Order: sequence, then structure tokens, then C-alpha cells
Amino acid sequence: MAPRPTPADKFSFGLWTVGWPARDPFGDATRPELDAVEAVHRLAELGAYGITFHDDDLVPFGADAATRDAQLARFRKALDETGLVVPMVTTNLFTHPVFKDGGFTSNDRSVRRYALRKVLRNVDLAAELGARTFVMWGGREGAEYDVAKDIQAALDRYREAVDLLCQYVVDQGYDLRFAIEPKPNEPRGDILLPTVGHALAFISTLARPDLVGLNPEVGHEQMAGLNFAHGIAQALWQGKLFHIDLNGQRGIKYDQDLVFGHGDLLNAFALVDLLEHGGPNGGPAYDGPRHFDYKPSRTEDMTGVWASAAANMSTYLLLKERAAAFRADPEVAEALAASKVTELGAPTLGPGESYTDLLADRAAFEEFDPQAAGAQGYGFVRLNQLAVEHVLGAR
Ligand code: 3MF
Ligand code: MG
Ligand code: MG
Repeated sequence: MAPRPTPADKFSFGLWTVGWPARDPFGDATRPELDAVEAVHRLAELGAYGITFHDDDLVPFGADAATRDAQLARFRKALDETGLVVPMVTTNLFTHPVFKDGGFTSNDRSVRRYALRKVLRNVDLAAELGARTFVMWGGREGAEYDVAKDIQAALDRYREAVDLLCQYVVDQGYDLRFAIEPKPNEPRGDILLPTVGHALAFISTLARPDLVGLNPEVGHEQMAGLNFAHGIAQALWQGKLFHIDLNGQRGIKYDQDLVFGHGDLLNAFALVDLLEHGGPNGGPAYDGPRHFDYKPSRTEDMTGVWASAAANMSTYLLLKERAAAFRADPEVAEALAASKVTELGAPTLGPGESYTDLLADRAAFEEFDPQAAGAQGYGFVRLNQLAVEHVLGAR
């Protein structure tokens, strides 16, 4: 039996996920539009704790002030009725044709100024709704043609935009941090800040790096052939995992946005174990929202939409159970020690030891037997098989 989620599990969903009418580049919508108020009620009934949105998901692009106010009032009422919270807000700088060459990094300066105004307005709304994280996915910040974009100038403009937003948040006294969401491509041929690593390096150049972290998405790293759990481990290690987009992806292809766990299940197991428990040598865990950014497949009707939303949460909870069982299994503890996974937690130099001591240590080099060390087996396959057996419920 799949476990039932409760708000304590901190599951949240983008309004654009369950609300996706399944229009794709090749086909029309297969489902009706979903009203935001209904989304709030249905997600609350399913046991979610939060809902997130792009400005344009909630209030149509270009709506007048009266329409905006009325829609926000309806939404707030639904939040009050259900207890659902808004932990994160984000801005759409990718749908309208004005952003076809980007928002913060468009070649057209007036578009860049407009993009900043759109985001600033939405930062105010995020703070008003009590969101603690403001996600920035720059899906149109990129290019198809190498000669058409000065990447170094684009990075200057990207940094200028993020620095300005940080300054604004500080000046307003908002308790809000920014999370950059990397993606390698789609919709642009190549997107700036394509991976977790690129985004971390960019953040280190900012005026207020403390206010900016990451919102990595499972499928985005996997589209680049990268190991998502490794990326998340590094983000946690650097104190930069501000938020996360959970979903499923099957290999290097278009952004599939499958249900969490419906892609690389073993990597999803490693991820949940890491988020819940941190690294096996005491590295940090994650306590933020477990946010799903998936798309209910185009083949599904509205019943299928809600079933797929529930599937994300139950898969996460099942993997959490399996990860706890894995961690509690004495045979696993023994296999981790035999594989020297825990030995990696020991510093390479002893307490107070310097390179002078290392140079003087004959056991480390002159008397070390590289043939014997090279001949040892690490037992990683046995360890991984124990993980597989736990995932499959055989232990
Ligand atoms: C695209 C995405 C985006 C971002 C969203 C929130 C539309 O592949 O993942 O979803 O997650 O803009 O920042
Ligand atoms: Mg995505
Ligand atoms: Mg995403």
C-alpha cells in the first residue's frame, strides 16, 4: 500500500504542472484549462502542503489591475480555506514573444528593462504571499547561433539583473532568497547557466552570493547526461540547495517531465536518501519543500492528472521508506564499511599533520605496496545490489 502524504511531508506543486492542458509543439490541448482555485483545493485534498506559480499562471499576461486584484483575492481565499502555503514564486520570462531572445539577456536593452520590471513586480507579490524562495529559470536566456549572442556580455547582463534583484530584496527588507534553475537546452538551442556546476560558478561572481542558490531539476541535469544525485550532493555541500524540482526523465532527449521516479528509479532512490539523511559521512540533508515540476502526460484525462499528482508523492514516500530501511540494515552498514565508503569520511592527513609529516611518512610511499592496494576488491557491486534489493522491497 502506498503511504498517504500529509502537509508535514512538505510536498508542493507548480500550478503549471497539474494545470498543463497538454498542448505540445505537435498537438493541441487534450485537457480543459484548470482553475487555480480548484488546483488549490484538489492538491490540499491529496495531502500537499504548498502550491507555486509563475505570475502568468495565476493572472493572464497583460491583465488590467482590477482583473489581477480579483484573481489574487480568489486565490488567497482558497489558500486560507485549505491551509495550503506558497513557499515559492517564479516569473514567466519565456512565453510571450517579447522574450523570444531572452529577458535579462535579450540583445534588446528595452526588453531587458521590461523583464526586470516584470520580475520586480512579482518579487513584491512573492513577499506579500510569504514565499521564502524566488525561482529564476532563464529558459529563453540563450541562443541558437554562436555568432548571434555575445555570451560574455550576456553573463554581464545576467549578473547585473541578479545583483539588482538582490539589492531590491535587501532594501525592501524581504525575507526572500533567489534560486537559479539550470537547464541545458529547450526552448533555446543552448541555454545560459546550463548545469548545476555552471550556475554555482556564476553565483560566486555575484555581489550578494549569500542570497542566491539553486533550484535544480532532475530531468534538466539528466538531459545533459549528468548524475542528478551528484549535482544535488555538491549543491548541499556548498549550502546552495535552496529549492528542488522533482520529476522523471529517461535519458538524453527532450524535457519529459515524467512523474518522479518514472525515469531513473535508482538515482531517485539515491536522491531521496541524500535529501532525507544527508551523506553517509554526515554531509548535510535538505529541509526545504519537495517540489514537483512534472507534466501529467498528454494521454491522461483529469482523473489521470490527479492520479499522477498523487503518484509523485507516494513514489517519494515509498523511496523514503526504502532509504530508511537501507540505512537501518546491518548488512548494509557492514557493506558500506567493507567498501570503505565510511573511510572516505576520514581526512587524508591526521590531526595536526602537515605535508612535511606526509613526506616523512615512509609507510605512505616508500613502504606502500601499490600492487596490493591495486589488487583489492571494493565490493561496490554487492553494495549496489543491496540497494537494488531494498528498492525492490526484497529486504
Ligand atoms: C522548464 C521548467 C520551468 C521552471 C519554472 C519555475 C516551466 O523546463 O522546469 O517550468 O521550473 O519556470 O521556475
Ligand atoms: Mg523542466
Ligand atoms: Mg523546473
